[in-house]
Amino acid sequence: MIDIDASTLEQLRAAKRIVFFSGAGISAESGVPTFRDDLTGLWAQYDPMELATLEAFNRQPDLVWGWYEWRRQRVRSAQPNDAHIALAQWQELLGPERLLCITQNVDDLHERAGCQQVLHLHGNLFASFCAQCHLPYAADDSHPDHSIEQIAEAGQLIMPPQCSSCQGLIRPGVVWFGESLDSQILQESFEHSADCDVFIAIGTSGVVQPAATLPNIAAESGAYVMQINPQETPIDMVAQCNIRASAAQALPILFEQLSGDAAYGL
Ligand code: BV8
Ligand code: ZN
Repeated sequence: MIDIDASTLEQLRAAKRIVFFSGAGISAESGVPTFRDDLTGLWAQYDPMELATLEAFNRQPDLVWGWYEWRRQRVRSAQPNDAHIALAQWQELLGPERLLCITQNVDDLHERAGCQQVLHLHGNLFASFCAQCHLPYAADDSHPDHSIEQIAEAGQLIMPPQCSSCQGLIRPGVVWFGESLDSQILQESFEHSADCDVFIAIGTSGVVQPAATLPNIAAESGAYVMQINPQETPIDMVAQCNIRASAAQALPILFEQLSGDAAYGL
């Protein structure tokens, strides 16, 4: 039973600006493995922290590209879950200027649920580009390069395509460990976190930097910080409300309790 205390509901009713900060846990109930879940198949013996690096790509482009192809297929066959949908409905009620979603995720499930203006701190699985000249790679997403079966048949080792302009290797459009985040997206995320009334961290282990500073920035700026996560995380230290539940359970209940109030959103 998820019981949200009256003072938290009061904070949410009065909030003029709400920032959601999501991690891999919000996509877990869509069947998209989180970063620290044990990976299946070939990747069971690899640490995703090892694979999600430029060094790994330069050393074994077929292993790393095969992993991202597999992940793209997993996301394509996944559907937004009740958490993504409730968040998009909430934003529709308040408007994008009052409810912002900042995500660490590289999937497109927030957008496919209808969320607008999502800030992707760590890039996007479907925005590959040339590692040499940075020319965007226009994959034909309606006809993915490889099926899950082909990926499995190939032993998950798939050489990336080559750039049509300079023949460089195409790489995933994500921010790898050791790579800098897009400075404009990061700056915007810092500013919104410092200027919101309620900050809700959902489905993140709160360990990946510099994204993990956002809850602290919000708390130091006087925002009411909430967390939705079945597990404890470092964010517990700054959260005034901890909902120990899954995203797809908690978010629809939270939104329902607010949107049931006729005055909510005015
Ligand atoms: C950088 C794209 C400058 C790739 C990802 C201090 C400052 C700066 C850097 C560092 C620093 N300390 C260390 C670093 C280095 C590093 C870092 O943070 N390391 C960590 C691990 C200590 N940071 C970087 O390298 C960053 N770059 O700072 O640039 C620089 C430049 C050069 C040299 C040094 C610094 C870049 C970080 C970005 C990495 N890229 N993604 C890809 O996806 O393949 S991050 C990756 O991790 C994913 O995006 C993923 O989102 C994220 C993992 O975090 P979570 O989203 O939280 O997911 P996780 O699986 O960990 O947790 C899931 C949570 O959900 C759990 O808590 C679980 O309980 C919960 N959950 C599960 N089910 C549910 C649920 N919750 C709700 N409902 C459920 N059903
Ligand atoms: Zn190129």
